[in-house]
Amino acid sequence: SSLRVVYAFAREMHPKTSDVFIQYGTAGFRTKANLLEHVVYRMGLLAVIRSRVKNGRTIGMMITASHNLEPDNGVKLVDPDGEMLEQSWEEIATRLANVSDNDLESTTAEIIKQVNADMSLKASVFIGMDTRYTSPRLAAAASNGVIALKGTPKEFGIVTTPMLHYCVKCRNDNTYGTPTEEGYYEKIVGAFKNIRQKLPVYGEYNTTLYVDGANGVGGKKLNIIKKSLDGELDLHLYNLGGNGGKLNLNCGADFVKVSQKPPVGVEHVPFQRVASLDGDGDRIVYYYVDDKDNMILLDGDRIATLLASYVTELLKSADATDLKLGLVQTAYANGASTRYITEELKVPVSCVKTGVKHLHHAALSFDIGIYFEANGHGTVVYSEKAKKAINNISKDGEPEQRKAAQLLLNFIDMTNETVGDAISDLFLVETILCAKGINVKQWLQTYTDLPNRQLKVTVKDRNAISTTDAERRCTSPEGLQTRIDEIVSTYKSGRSFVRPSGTEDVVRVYAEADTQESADKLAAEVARAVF
Ligand code: 16G
Ligand code: ZN
Repeated sequence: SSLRVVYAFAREMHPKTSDVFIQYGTAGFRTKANLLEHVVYRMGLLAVIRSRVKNGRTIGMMITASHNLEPDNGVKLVDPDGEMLEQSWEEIATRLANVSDNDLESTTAEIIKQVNADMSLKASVFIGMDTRYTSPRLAAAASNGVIALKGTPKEFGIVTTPMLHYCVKCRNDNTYGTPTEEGYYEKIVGAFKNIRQKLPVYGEYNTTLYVDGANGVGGKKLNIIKKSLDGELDLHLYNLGGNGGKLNLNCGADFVKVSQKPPVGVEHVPFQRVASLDGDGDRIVYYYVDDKDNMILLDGDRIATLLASYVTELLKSADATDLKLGLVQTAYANGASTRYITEELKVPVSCVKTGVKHLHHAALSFDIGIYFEANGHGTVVYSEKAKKAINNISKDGEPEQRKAAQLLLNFIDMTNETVGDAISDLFLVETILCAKGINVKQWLQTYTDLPNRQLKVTVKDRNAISTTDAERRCTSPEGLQTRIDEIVSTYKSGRSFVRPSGTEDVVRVYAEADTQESADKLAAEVARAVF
């Protein structure tokens, strides 16, 4: 049959060259790029099957390893609403990625049967990639996989991960926008410009923003956007990939957050706010350097609290306080941020496991859900109920209420609701700082972060550690949690947890305490207990 030819082709063109077991993890498959070609090809096959199970709706495939260094790459699938692949399919993806070339045909047939895919339906797959030099070859393997099962691939070339999520969503729901990169700019940047008309620059806010592009795709796209801004924001872009700058190397959001150091390649002016993006443009943190060369970080928790306080204000002004606003964090959220949100802002907080899919899912249970990981990945999701209510007020409310509701509508348009998006988040943050008329020091003053430290420990088997309570406590190996509790109890404002990484073969340790010295010591002591 013609499918025989397909599998013979796979053996020839995208052979499985390694016996190392590979797993669909927190954010898809991720490893050295040279081990991935057959995996990506097979995910092309799976994307077609998934599209057919979803009645021909479009599925996304993103080729990226996010904040990892250049030699890595990865692939993840995007579901029709622009969300991460449904969790129950991760196992199926893992099975298909690991079978031998000889078993590929029979395993594919089994999966088609298991998920009950009607293979006579049309199938559509959107494919995007980041700037890695290995990405074009992998994107081609993805397309070959899609074509092999008679699906229709559409390649978007180099886009940020959130742009691809956005395009998939739009393709399946045209009320959300136009499924192109230009459509994305029109919606998000358009909403930002719209808001700037209504909220002119005032107070301590100033329009100069420095950006660390991590030598990845996000900076490149901001360079396109920059040309369409008419002084609403003066972007100074650094680490755009030229001048020998290496992707994510000593720069980018993950480097800045984890090492608590400013990136290389950025010109530092005291008290100038800088936004640092990650390699595929789905994370953002802010920081500034003071006059003594100290770096002060404003991470995902800061952005979340800023969003929560502003949305709360607008809901009050619009008299829409019956809409339930909630915030979702992970165990990595700074204890001070959680306290500020619950006690000062009086917004309910839930804590979930690391990984965007968990946060996103939990945020959907609120009328308006804000979620952020401390590492800078997050967004806002608005329920249909909230959108309708705000829309109604924008038309029928009292003048003051109408004004607030119209701002909220622009705010919604500026948000990429499908997934955390550095570019969208950047415009949200700049809008709020401008609306509040504050500079970066004033933003910092809302609460004081507890000093913290992250370490990673290499162990024989990281899966020997299992956790509960949103990863805040471990249940195995026996005795470890008791030991951690003992250690923590000797530190003022101490908190610490350990968890196996979902993306690397390491165990991560997090610690916070009243001073940096204590946080460092606590992290080191807990790391020794794990080892
Ligand atoms: C992935 C996740 C990110 C999470 C990180 C944790 C997505 C899109 N990305 O990058 O949310 O914070 O993994 O990595 O879900 P770790 O398990 O190695 O600590
Ligand atoms: Zn990323």
